[in-house]
Amino acid sequence: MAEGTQPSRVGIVCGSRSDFPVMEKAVEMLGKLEIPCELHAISAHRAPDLLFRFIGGAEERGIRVFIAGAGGAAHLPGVVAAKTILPVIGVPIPTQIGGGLDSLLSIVQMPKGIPVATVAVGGAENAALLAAEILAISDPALRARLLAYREAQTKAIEEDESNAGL
Ligand code: RP5
Repeated sequence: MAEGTQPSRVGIVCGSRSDFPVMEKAVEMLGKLEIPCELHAISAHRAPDLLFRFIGGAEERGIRVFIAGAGGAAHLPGVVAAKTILPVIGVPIPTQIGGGLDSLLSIVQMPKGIPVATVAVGGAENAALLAAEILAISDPALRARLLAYREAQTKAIEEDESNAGL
């Protein structure tokens, strides 16, 4: 699913359309930061050849970071990382097992040699923010937008009526 007309900088992939409600939070956050992205549902075990085609063509199309979400035996982020040297951020999808403990452990416990940066269960917003921080290293305009986002976040707490007088 293409999210815009500009070349995507972040490639978001998840194991199933049932993961979209979580992963769309990353799309939304990247949109706020004006970062073009695309979201795909490509299962690593049901459609491995399609997944490899997506990863294989991504860098040439402008993608610089992957966000990969999966639930259960969540091998998708590790498989993506195995096929690229672009950074991969894993999002464990909530499940019926300990709220997503199976997803979390499957993604965070990558054996050495192939890293996957892992955010909290369901933490797609933070995956987007981490992707933005990686891109901002070489993009001063994006760095400025990220700083503005942080400042607005802090200001909203400072100005919350529960904190009046502090
Ligand atoms: C994983 O299995 C997906 O990432 C999803 O979280 C989970 C269930 O997939 P569906 O059965 O809903 O397609 O591959």
